[in-house]
Amino acid sequence: MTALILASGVGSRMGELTADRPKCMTPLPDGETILSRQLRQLQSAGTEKIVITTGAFAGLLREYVHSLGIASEVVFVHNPDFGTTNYIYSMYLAEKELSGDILLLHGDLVFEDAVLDMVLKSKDSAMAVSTLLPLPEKDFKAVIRNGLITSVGTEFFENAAAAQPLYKLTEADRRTWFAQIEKYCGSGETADRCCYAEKAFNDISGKCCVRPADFTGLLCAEVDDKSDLEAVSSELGKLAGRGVYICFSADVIHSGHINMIRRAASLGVLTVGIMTDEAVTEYKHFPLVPYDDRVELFSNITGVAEVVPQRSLSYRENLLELRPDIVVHGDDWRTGFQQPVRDEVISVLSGYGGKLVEFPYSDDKQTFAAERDMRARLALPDYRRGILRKLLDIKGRVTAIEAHSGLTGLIAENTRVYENGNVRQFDAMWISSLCDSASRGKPDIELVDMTARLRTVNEIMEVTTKPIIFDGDTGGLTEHFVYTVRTLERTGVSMIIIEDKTGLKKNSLFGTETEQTQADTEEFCRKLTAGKNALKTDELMICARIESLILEKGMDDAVMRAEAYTAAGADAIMIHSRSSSPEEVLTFARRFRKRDRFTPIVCVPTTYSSVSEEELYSAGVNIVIYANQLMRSAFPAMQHTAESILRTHSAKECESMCMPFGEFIRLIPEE
Ligand code: SPV
Ligand code: MG
Repeated sequence: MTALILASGVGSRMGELTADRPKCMTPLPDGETILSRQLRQLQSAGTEKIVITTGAFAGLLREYVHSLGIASEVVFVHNPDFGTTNYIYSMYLAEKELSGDILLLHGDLVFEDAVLDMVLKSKDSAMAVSTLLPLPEKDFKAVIRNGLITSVGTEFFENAAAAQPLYKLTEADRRTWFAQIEKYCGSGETADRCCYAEKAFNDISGKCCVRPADFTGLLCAEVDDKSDLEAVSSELGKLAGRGVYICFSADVIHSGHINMIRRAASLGVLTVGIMTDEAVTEYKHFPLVPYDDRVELFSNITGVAEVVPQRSLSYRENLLELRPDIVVHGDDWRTGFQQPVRDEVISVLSGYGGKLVEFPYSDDKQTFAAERDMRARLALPDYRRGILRKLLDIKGRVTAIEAHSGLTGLIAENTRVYENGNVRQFDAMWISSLCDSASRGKPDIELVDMTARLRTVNEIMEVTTKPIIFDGDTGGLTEHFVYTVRTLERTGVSMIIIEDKTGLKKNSLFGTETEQTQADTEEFCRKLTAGKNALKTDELMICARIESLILEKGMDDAVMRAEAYTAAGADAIMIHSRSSSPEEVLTFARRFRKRDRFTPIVCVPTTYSSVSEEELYSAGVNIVIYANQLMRSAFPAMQHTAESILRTHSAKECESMCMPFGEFIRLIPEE
């Protein structure tokens, strides 16, 4: 690529500093001059040809550049009218030396490597701007509309960002702009060799595609007078020792991470925050690579000075502790669910003078393929089966929602809400006997056989990755239960819950309205033990569900059974209740916790729905299952629609209750 450096200006505001040399030769603190620094940066960025326009002290400048021994080809173009024209005329004179894409910059611009990198990396033409810096009163601002720069000048304040004269121009845009420059610099009515070249740009900007390259947080400033020089010198002094922070969940590691690390490390001393397993689980999914392994991996990447844990999506805790000068992130978080996290980062940084640097996010095919590959691996039975246990170990609190089909599985898998910069999603899915039966128009009496139930499990598993808790009803005969357990283990289910009832099982929420018999404690214990003995791994959890409160057998009976069942090998205890108040479940949880600190407690707050998860967790509950709400909400919606069609003899009236058809056909994307 060719670079064009505009260095014909007189630099009169620099006082005695430009009395005997051009402004671009102004010394900087580290022994370089503005120009020698630019030339070094351009060379290491791979610039093949550098065109420098000269004005005052042209001979001195040429000699100086030769003395630097620049490896790239250097060409000088002299502007003899430098005292009476603006740089638009120098550009006009230099045009014959240009070809292909070019980099255009002013000879008094001091910038750090990352800014040059950002401008050069742009696929389209680009100009360096800062979207967060306050707008300067007298200097250049760029007007940005729909991601494109439409005008550049000192007079624009609306939709504008502070701008610096550092451009990448594609060949097409260069030709368009320079053709317009010719109109100003040749003879004729419009001739005006004293205006800014950007005036010509503004005439034709609709024909160009110049994108903003956001250098917020990085050094990129023109040196117009001594106070600018002082400010720039002080910034340069801080560059090498700056503390830089970047955070990754890094569940899948790909070249995008390495690229970001390279760029972040070029800004100073880099600390990488790695999200803990709990934090990744909260906002994404259970991580494929455990935290310790991810730390090991990142510690060994060149440029990483230190790796620290980040315990949530929020950066606050780490920023307040580490106080980095710069936080680096891809610019993709400006919109979407991470926007509040970004806002918080900006506000914490501004509290102590830190800066946010955003690099353009590359949504490349490789990242996409890596994500897809990871999802496929997460769904494998051997991986999925153990996740529930790990979640209980890591978080101790799990929420599950009912799914009875691929579609409801996708709702359980993908539904997210964003709360104060954090993400909330379900951890697991419940394959309810009630809903699995109801979706087939059958009562919840163990009528739907295991083959059909397993088909539901498989359908859901095919399109999801989250752990599955299977409602095993009574578990059937012990002789049959051992087979069920093995099948579920092979399939990748994480937990089966069986209830201590015998005979014709009816849904618990009928309570004593129908005849239901609770199983003998010892007999049920034998079933649990047989199930445990049948397992080949310790990943599938067998949970014993106690019906004592449902069948009005009292709290003591429930607690006594819980102890017997855990002694028989149950991995978890579900306590069920049909009371409208959570009190009996909370009492049970507190009593059981006094005797057993670890065995997970499961509950299903259907009739006592006013209780919050937090109340249940603080009493000692670990798994909260929302067992039927999806189906209970879908059914009346479908019924209303059906009634509306019958009533109006048309589908028009129900359109407003329906998802738009265009959206519906795209609901399930093809792989
Ligand atoms: C189910 O969802 O099938 C259950 C929970 O077993 S309950 O319906 O409350 O019995
Ligand atoms: Mg059930």
